[in-house]
Amino acid sequence: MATPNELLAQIADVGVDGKRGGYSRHVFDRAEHELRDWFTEQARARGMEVNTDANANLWAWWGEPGPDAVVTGSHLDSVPGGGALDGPLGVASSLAALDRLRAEGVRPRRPLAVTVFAEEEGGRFGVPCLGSRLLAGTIDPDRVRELRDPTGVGFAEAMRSAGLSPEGLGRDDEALSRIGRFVELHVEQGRGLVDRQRPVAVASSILAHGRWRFRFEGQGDHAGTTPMDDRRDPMLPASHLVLAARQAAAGVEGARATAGRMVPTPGGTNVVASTVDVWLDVRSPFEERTRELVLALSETARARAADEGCRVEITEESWADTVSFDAALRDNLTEVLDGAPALPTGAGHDAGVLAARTPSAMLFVRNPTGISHAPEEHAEPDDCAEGAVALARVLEHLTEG
Ligand code: HGY
Ligand code: MN
Ligand code: MN
Ligand code: MN
Repeated sequence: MATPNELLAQIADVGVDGKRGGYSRHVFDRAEHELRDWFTEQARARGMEVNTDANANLWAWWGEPGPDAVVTGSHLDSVPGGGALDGPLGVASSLAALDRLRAEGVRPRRPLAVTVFAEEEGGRFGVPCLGSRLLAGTIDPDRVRELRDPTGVGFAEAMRSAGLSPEGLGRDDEALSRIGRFVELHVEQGRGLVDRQRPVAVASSILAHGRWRFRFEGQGDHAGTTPMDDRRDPMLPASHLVLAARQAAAGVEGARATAGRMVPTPGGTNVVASTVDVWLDVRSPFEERTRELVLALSETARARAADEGCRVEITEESWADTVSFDAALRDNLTEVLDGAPALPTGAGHDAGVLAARTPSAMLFVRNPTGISHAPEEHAEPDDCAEGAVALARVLEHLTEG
């Protein structure tokens, strides 16, 4: 019977980001491929049948793949310079929970599966939860085929180079029909459990969140020969947007607006940029608040671009409504877990995408730093072990009858 930390230790060297610290494990790259192979080996060593669906998601089955299965799992990709736990803790805890059930002689009365979803972070192709959105039919497969990574490689091409066929991308009713319940365990990305001094929580909801690209276009020019009043510098409205985002979000209860990525072109230090791309990630507890924030920031961006003689093109790259997890399932799991607290999360998850198609739930494991998407993300081994026990109890409960 392996613990989550023993399993995570096996992949601790895979995809280390020497430049930023943490990990960079992007879908279909070498590191993620190594992780897929690791997961496949682990599952097969447990006598589980492993296959990859048409949307590049991995499935490992305990028992015949069948209707009304209880499914758990998470993702193995990361953001650039991400922590070791966001995603992999859920996958490792799923395997550890199955080990525990077997060691206790539990015989599930329903099929049980562990899934690994593709491109949950959107770190390579820009749209998060791509594997689960394709499976659930909440993104157009043709749009996905057009997605390109920063080096210009398309999603379909990247799939092929990973030995997978992009022909069958899209809603997978057969796979969906098999999922009776989906439960995802995840490291908490915040300090709710630290504040409550509890190791494990059940998720109550996910903020409404989306990702927009603001492309500011001006005139490239020489940094030394171009007078300041004779420029159309897109870096100025772009920088203003970054500051405006912080100000706008501060005025809305529970809202977050983040410019985590800003890319000038051509990016020379002695060059006035011709184009600056800013990606904005905006979230709030209510869809309309998030939409209002983005609208206000779009108006600011247009006005500031005009002031500088620049143009701006705004593209919505992803959107996820507020997810209120199935209340009955949530309360049921709270009971199974001796009154574990129910906490909202600002982070998007595959469980949030699947919640639109099947009763889904999440468990969170305490993170003493509260930090995520950075190397300081952490969970104590004892809490990870508690998380795997909690997941085993939940899986046993859900497969009972
Ligand atoms: O960005 C998110 O909320 C998630 O970590 N993909
Ligand atoms: Mn391989
Ligand atoms: Mn994440
Ligand atoms: Mn995650």
